[in-house]
Amino acid sequence: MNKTVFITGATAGFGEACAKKFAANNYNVIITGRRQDRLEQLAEVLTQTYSVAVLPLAFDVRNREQVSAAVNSLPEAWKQIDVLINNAGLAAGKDDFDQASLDDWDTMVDTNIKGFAYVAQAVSRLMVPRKRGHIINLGSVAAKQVYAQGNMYCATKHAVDALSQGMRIDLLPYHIKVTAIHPGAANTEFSTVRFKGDRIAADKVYEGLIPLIAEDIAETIFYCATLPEHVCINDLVITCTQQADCFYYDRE
Ligand code: NDP
Ligand code: 8X3
Repeated sequence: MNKTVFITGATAGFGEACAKKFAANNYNVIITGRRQDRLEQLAEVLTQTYSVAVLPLAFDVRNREQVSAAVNSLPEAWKQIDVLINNAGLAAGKDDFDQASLDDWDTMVDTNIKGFAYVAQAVSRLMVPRKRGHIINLGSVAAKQVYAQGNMYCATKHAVDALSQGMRIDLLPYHIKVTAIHPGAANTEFSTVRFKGDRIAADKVYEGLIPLIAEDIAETIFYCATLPEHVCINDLVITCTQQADCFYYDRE
């Protein structure tokens, strides 16, 4: 029987690449995000290319009623979730602490901490009675270090790191694996979103680098998700070869 993966943020970047990777390996996939049109297009591609079952669910992770309605109204067969890829998130702006927009801060806190936790809790409640499951959380190198003008984004990703540790402890009696993946610079829609459509600013992030791409992260997540039952990668930092951490890059 096919396993089931539930992916947030599947309309772009890492989430979309994970949907393709897991579908290509015979997982049934629940794909979620706010952009219904993209979910429908992806569902069609996955169904036609990989012949797996696909369930698209459009909701905003910031809205706790939408999160619980989406998870609780899953058809019974879809409630047997083997892997949650808790990936939806964003950076909004990159400004000095005294200049940053409070709306940007609210968006990041509401999405990357609160929405992230709403999804993880709702799905963990389906895993606990089964005493099985794997939660894979997307942190960042910004979960490990704080860089200039990263203030609130780094804080939200530090929270992902802390919540991943907390989940791992509290879900231990149910043998639910919790893995936190912490990527460095990866060329997805992330920077275009962060700089609000300013492509020049977005492209500058990757200048002189061969950055990670979404498929690199999907491969890594798939590897973590398919290790033997008794093995759990707890915490994994991954950067491109030209990046050492948040501060050191060797740009050409
Ligand atoms: P993308 O911008 O390419 O994709 C982000 C995804 O998150 C989209 O599918 C978007 O869907 C979804 N999303 C954003 N806000 C919400 C919301 N409120 N409700 C539901 N879904 C939402 O970014 P990446 O794929 O690069 O990023 C994925 C994760 O990885 C994020 O948590 C990011 O912080 C983290 N990360 C990214 C890095 C990078 O350099 N790219 C490096 C380290 C970590 P939609 O807009 O349709 O709702
Ligand atoms: C995204 C990577 O370095 O822009 O989390 O914070 S970084």
